[in-house]
Amino acid sequence: MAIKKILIEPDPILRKKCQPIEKVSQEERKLMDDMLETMYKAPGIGLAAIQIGILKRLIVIDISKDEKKNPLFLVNPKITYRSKKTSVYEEGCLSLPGHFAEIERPEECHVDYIDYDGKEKKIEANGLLATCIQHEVDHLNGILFIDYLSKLKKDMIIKKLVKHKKEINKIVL
Ligand code: K1U
Ligand code: ZN
Repeated sequence: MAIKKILIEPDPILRKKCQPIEKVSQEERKLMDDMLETMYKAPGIGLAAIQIGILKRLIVIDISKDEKKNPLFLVNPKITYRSKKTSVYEEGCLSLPGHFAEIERPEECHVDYIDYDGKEKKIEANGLLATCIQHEVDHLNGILFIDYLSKLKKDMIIKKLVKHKKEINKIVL
């Protein structure tokens, strides 16, 4: 397994639309393993392949709080139902380090997906899991949570991230 570099906004790759996976092969399983390890190391509760520069419709999630890991691998996730009732969570994003915002989304969603073993599955999610799935599916469509904020707040965050990336580059060079 390998830890991958997570792309930070602004990065044009993060704004691309990801393509469906035709078949879950050994290559995809290795990618899912690397994504999970990268997510745990970050640390985070979700990661989309696009965040490590791979434009495939693939996400990993683990919202378990204790030591016992409970990873969820979703290939080609498709949200088939969104509740009218909404909830608000303070969201973070590994591609927007240090920035958090309260985002309103449907409280419950149903998702069709293919699992790690290539089997078709369905999940009915609510609470944090539903929020996390919607956040990750947004990534697959080139959407970040800052897109739901006012232009002023979004521009302020992007400006800070540009500065942050310049500082990082100075350290690396
Ligand atoms: O997609 C990502 O960038 C990961 C993101 C997922 C997410 C968090 C909160 C609401 C919706 C989606 C994160 O994991 S940010 C980090 C984070 O939330 C966290 C980190 C350590 C412990 C607990 C949570
Ligand atoms: Zn994110």
